[in-house]
Amino acid sequence: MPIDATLPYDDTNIFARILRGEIPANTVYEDDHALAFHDINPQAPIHILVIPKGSYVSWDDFSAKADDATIAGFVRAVGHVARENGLVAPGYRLLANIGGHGHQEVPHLHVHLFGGRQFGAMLP
Ligand code: IU
Repeated sequence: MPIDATLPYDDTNIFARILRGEIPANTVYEDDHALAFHDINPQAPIHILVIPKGSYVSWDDFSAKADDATIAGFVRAVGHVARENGLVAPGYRLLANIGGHGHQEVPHLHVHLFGGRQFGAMLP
């Protein structure tokens, strides 16, 4: 079910539990700002999620509340993961779902990196 992205952060969500090490993830990258891991239900040959380490529900929450260094660190981490996974030359898709209409299901900001195949003009 899509979430209401205006609700307060719920630290029992699955990605918060992954960040705390309570649940394993297939991690591909980690630094002070971000954790990246393979999506459990991949929609493309490469489907990686990148999440900030702070408690942000959505892109809206993050862009409004995170400090500049945190935002820069996260954006740089996303780019690093794309490069390290060979996505740049063939091209890839970067997506964030936000709230109900965006069909966001996990209430911790995450961006999807899709790659490894040709995508259509709009959505994966
Ligand atoms: P969405 O943008 O909130 O709709 O995407 C949530 C993604 O999280 C979706 O692609 C799930 O397959 C993925 N996911 C996961 O990788 N591990 C989990 O334990 C759960 C969801 I729950």
